Amino acid sequence: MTDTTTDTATSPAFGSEGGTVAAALPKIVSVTAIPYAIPYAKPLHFASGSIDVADNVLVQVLTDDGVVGIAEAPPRPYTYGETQESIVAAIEKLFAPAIIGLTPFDRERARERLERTVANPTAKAAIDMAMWDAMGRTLGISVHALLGGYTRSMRVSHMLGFDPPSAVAEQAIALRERLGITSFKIKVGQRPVQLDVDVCRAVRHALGDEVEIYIDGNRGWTASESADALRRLSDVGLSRVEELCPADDVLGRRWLVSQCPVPFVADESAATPADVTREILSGAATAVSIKTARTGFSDSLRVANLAEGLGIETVIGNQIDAHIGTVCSLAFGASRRTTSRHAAELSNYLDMADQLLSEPLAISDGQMTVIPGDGLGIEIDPDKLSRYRTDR
Ligand code: MUC
Ligand code: MG
Repeated sequence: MTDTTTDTATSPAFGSEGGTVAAALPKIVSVTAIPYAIPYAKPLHFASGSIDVADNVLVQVLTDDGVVGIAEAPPRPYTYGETQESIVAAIEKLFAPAIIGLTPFDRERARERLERTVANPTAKAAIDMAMWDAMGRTLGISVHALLGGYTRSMRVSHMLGFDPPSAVAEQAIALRERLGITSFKIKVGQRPVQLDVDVCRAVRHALGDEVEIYIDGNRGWTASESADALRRLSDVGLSRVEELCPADDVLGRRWLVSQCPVPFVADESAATPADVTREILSGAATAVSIKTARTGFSDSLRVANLAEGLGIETVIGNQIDAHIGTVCSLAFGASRRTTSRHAAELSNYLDMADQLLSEPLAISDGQMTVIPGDGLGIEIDPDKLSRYRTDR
């Protein structure tokens, strides 16, 4: 179908009746993509890959009145095919030229222009979120309030990677004692399945019935291995399971989901609103993970609304986010009733050896509180940035 809408952002007839009152609003004059690398003190291993350094890209959107909106893109080649280099290239060559001249309020027009390039989800998401940050800073309002502002704090869930059962249980105990965290996502998908069954059992045994435990296979098992694991884990009390086998094993996955006694979460198989529709309506999942790192704020809103309309649950997932990404997930998750209902996967920045932000993030009593202030409410420490950026 031909799109007959006028690109008002470039139309000479653009004015107040066309949407944004461009004359009164600051324009985007530059977009920078700065690669940086901060090591993980505790690397994370999971079925589809591992991470021992946060080799992310800091994205800055600068307006002509001096406002700088920020966000970051985490490369996950094993999930989306992006690398740090490809993110920088996509932003510098394709996305920056597409949005320069727009205002930070022109997010839908920016989305349309970015969608002319396929894929590159975290690069696009970072641009979107940096525009929201710039918009909030321009208005003097927090992004959290602009998104809906439902609650100020969220319960935190921590993601535990591959390790022997006693080591995983010790990490969970330490997180509960130190920070009050009582929700844990355990990475599974190893062979034989009993390896992971033993880990889940050890965590349940060490922490008792009060903590929440759920599992994420990152497509590591077949459908029949997953069914076997669910049988072996039936007395462990899992609250949900995620991507145990590939969604591309279409009938096997549908067979598995049809017998799963708890919500089956689509994560990497549902990276766009269209994917969510396809996966849910085809019976490949019964719940969805929302990751602002891949859908930004604008498409995370679409996914959240879609999920609410379909009557399925959402969980705020973790793209193994560093600190800026965590602030974005928190701002989004806390902004809505449905997304704040379950513990959000916010705490894996704890495993990093350092951070770029000028103020540390805090978890207490198992909760994170939305950062006050305009936009995302965070600032980059210039000394840390010069220390960790890898382009100079
Ligand atoms: C998760 O929930 O799967 C691991 C790979 C990825 O893309 O995200 C992480 C966490
Ligand atoms: Mg996952």
